[in-house]
Amino acid sequence: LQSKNLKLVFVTGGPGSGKGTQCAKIVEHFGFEHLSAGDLLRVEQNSGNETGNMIKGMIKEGKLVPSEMTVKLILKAISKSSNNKFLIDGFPRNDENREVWDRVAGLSPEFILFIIGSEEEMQKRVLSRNEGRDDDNLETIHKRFKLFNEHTLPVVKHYESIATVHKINGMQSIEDVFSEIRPLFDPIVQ
Ligand code: UP5
Ligand code: MG
Repeated sequence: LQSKNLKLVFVTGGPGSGKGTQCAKIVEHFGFEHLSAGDLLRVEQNSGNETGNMIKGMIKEGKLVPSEMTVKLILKAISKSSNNKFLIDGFPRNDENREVWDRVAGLSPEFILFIIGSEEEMQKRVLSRNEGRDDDNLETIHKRFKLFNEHTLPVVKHYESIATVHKINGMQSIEDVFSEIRPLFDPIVQ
């Protein structure tokens, strides 16, 4: 992987902040490949085996699946792609995720994109999404917010001391959010 001249961007933000929505626009404009850790896990949860059931249970409870598993899925997706530019959406989410990533993948991001939003608006968005996700209910959303505040924010803080973290106001229209994001990618795609 080290030889592929990879460009990675970590995309973070609370549940419903618009990570997936903005990643789709970055893909369209800049030719990145979008790897959502949550999406990769949701594919895996349907495998019908014991691991799948374990993942399903954890997502439903708003808990994090073991870091090794998530890292393995992300690296597998990177390896089998012919692209070299990746958006890693929704990862790392806690310090252990980050530590395992550094140890196993050893790949640093170009920068971290942090989409900021209010819980009130994010909750409204998630509850009206209607994609049949097991974790889009009031009880699980509150657990997801708690995990984000207690474990993901400290990881973002950590990155602020060692990398570039671009903070974006996610509480605007989809187009307006993207107009803040767009200039960040121009220099890294040339
Ligand atoms: N929407 C988006 N932008 C809007 C805007 N500007 N104005 C109005 N509406 C907007 O957006 C959510 C909804 O809002 C959509 O309907 C959209 O149209 C609308 P979306 O772009 O989907 O938001 P996103 O930030 O992607 O929200 P998501 O719910 O996917 O974030 P989560 O971080 O909660 O979910 P994720 O899929 O990343 O993870 C799910 C679970 O997987 C975790 O809780 C955990 O259990 C597990 N997981 C791990 O264990 N480890 C990992 O590393 C990753 C996940
Ligand atoms: Mg998402």
